[in-house]
Amino acid sequence: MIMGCFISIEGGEGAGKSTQIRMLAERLGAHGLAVDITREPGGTEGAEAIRGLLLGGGDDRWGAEAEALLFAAARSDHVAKRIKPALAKGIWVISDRYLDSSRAYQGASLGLSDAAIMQLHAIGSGGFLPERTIILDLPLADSRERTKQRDGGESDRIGGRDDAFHQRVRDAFLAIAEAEPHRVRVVDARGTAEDVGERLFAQIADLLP
Ligand code: Z5A
Repeated sequence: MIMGCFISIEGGEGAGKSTQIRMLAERLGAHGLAVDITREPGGTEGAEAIRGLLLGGGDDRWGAEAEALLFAAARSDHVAKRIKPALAKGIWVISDRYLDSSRAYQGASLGLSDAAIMQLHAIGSGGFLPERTIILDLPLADSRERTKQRDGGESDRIGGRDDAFHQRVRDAFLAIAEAEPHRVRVVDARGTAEDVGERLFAQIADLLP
């Protein structure tokens, strides 16, 4: 049986993940591949309900441990009910964020160890990893500018954290890529969406059938 391929797209807020995912899905579709676009937290009814709990309310709504557990619970449902069934049907799955967001946001940036995040992932999702992860890397000032233009300065509970937090997130993503070069590739997210799209596609082209 031919399995689909699982790709995650990561990066800071406003790095262009949603834009690039739409463009990548179109390009894969033109290659005759069936594609399912999904997101985290979310992607299933239960995980979308957890998304509301995670992204709404004040910054002190959850402690670091509770936040990490909620992301792992949402991911568990997402993997079991959406990602794995789609892959089994030969569908390519592109997820807007996945495990590496938990490693960067709840791990490196909120102070939980990477081992603890990976342990939650082992319990929740059997340690299931994407075939390829793309990190869209953008300097903080550029991502602030993009989100300001889009949202007029409104942020969700996690996006609203200070610049030092978001710089730790960026550094953590880059460290993950350095440690896992086979799975994780960094793509410079500066420049036009078309230029970024070309750079991104070059990093997944080897996966095409
Ligand atoms: N989170 C976590 O803490 N732990 C976890 O395990 C997971 C998530 C899974 C989810 O937020 C939050 O949950 C997130 C991390 C946390 N919070 N933060 N920070 P979300 O899903 O609501 O949003 P997001 O993931 O942060 O992404 P975003 O803000 O929606 O942005 P984006 O998808 O990366 O970018 P975009 O919407 O494609 O582009 C942003 C704007 O820039 C838009 O107006 C575009 O038209 C424009 N754009 C895009 N590309 C370009 C280029 N190349 N040039 C110029 N302008 C561009």
